[in-house]
Amino acid sequence: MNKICFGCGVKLQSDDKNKVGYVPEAKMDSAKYCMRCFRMMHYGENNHLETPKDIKEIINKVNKDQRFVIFLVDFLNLNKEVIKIFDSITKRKVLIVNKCELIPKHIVKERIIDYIRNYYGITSDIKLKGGNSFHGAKVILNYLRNNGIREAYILGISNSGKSTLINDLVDITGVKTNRITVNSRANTTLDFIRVNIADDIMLIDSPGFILPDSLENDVSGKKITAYSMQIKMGETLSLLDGKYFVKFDNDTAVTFYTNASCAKNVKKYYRAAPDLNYIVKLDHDNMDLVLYGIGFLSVKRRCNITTNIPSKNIEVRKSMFGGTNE
Ligand SMILES: Nc1nc2c(ncn2[C@@H]2O[C@H](COP(=O)(O)OP(=O)(O)OP(=O)(O)O)[C@@H](O)[C@H]2O)c(=O)[nH]1
Ligand SMILES: [Mg+2]
Repeated sequence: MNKICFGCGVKLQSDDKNKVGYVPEAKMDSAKYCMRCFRMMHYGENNHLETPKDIKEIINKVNKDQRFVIFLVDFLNLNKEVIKIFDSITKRKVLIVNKCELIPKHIVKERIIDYIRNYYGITSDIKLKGGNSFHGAKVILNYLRNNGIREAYILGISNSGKSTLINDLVDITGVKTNRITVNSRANTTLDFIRVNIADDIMLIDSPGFILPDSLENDVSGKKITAYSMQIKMGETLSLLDGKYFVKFDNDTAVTFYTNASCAKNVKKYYRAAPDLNYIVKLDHDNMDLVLYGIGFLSVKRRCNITTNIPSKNIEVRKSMFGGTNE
């Protein structure tokens, strides 16, 4: 029998408890969800799997299709590597930057859209979403209807809120269907899931991407935060409970935009930090130090940074929320 779990998209099976899609034999006939989804939904379990579906495999499938693509990234994960994936999609598409409720209130959203468009060279439409999920989803629904989009894939970074968006759209239209599993950890959706979100619109949810150069592949995304600190010349910040260190050679204000699992124990470190072998030059005021998979540090004053984070996991860019965007 070929039954698919509505929560994560995998084939249901009763043969192996330790494999995805497991449902006890006795429950197979009535089951809509696999045991993993059932436990995530009803007991709040967080079951992180280390084996995401291959990014290329998903992109190839989508590029062979004629459907529109909605690409989601949370603003913490907006970086060149993600935009490379977005660029590799050859179909009509829209970039949705999600979880934008943390963008400081005084910042004009259109400026951020212009910034993303210009900095990352994006020619497709860009939408910012976040905060009030109902309002955000309504904007996306209107976008689909106004552009005559009746079928679309939802692709994007794991934990960016793809499945949540589909559930929110279903709530708005009031169509009767099962809910997709959402979870605060990465790799919740495991295969494609088709959902009729309205009589006239069908969306296909998909497994999220984890960047190969991600410093953290088990992010927890329910809460995102912004920590602001004043740094004195020569001070070192310890991130992720002492896993990473960042040392500044100038006085500066720093705001760390990150998510709950990465926000653990951000503090100044007064002992001798381990070898900080990488130097990053922030040669202008108002620059972002983007740490792949973690978020970014918005740094007010120009400075040199020494760190134990390899250069391949870092991107330096003009500040998204500072300087002229403020
Ligand atoms: N702060 C914030 N959290 C959100 C928003 N949208 C979704 N989330 C949370 O983000 C987490 C991940 O949501 P999912 O919908 O499971 O993300 P996904 O993109 O489907 O993830 P995968 O299936 O792993 O690829 C959940 O804890 C959601 O509650 C938002 O706009 N703001
Ligand atoms: Mg999902």
